[in-house]
Amino acid sequence: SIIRTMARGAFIVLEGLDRAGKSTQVSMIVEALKERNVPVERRVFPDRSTAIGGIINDYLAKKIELAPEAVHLLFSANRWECKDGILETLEKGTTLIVDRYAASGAAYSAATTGRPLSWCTSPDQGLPAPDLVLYLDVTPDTQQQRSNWGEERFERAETQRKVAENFRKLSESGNWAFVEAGLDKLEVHQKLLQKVLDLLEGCKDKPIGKLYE
Ligand code: FDM
Ligand code: MG
Repeated sequence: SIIRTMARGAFIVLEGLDRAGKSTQVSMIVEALKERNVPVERRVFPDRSTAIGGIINDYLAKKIELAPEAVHLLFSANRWECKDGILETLEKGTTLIVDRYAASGAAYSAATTGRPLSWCTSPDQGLPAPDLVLYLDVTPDTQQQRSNWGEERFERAETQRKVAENFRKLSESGNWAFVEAGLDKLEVHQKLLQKVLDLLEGCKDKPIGKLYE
């Protein structure tokens, strides 16, 4: 077996409904870690830069129609095609801050296909598991006040309500922390950063887990 000579990076995911502020907070965490000389990279799912991601993008932008189950599998395939890249990054000691991942996959698809969460989580089984999921908890009022609300598919109050319920169920397994998203963005940042810093030391010697196993 390979002797690990270097600490691995942490795998941290930000989750939440649309307009919860995930992208802004990912940027702020990445900047804060860089200032502390922590090797860090960001990723976003869906990764719209790949061929599969291009189809997902056209679907979300309402340019094409697809069966919701087929889209679900594309979202999962989009994570699988990034699996080796994620592991390489973590193994070289770089921490990953990721904007959405498998929980979004299951929470949105269970809402849009009507299929059980267990059906929705199964294609992701075996993917690298996050060390920590930071959930940005946003209210419908805050969502609707934020810019460009309602443009993409799934940005409807009823869908979002179901997705939120699914996120709560998913949070019962794995390491999740909830942070109120309606606060001032610096306040949200400070809460998130504290949780990230608390985690960093602790996961260095732990093997990277596998989702739903
Ligand atoms: N989404 C995202 C899914 O439905 N499944 C997934 O696996 C992922 C990663 O895609 F509505 C949805 C969530 C959201 C849309 O994401 C695009 P952004 O973060 O809003 O761009
Ligand atoms: Mg969105």
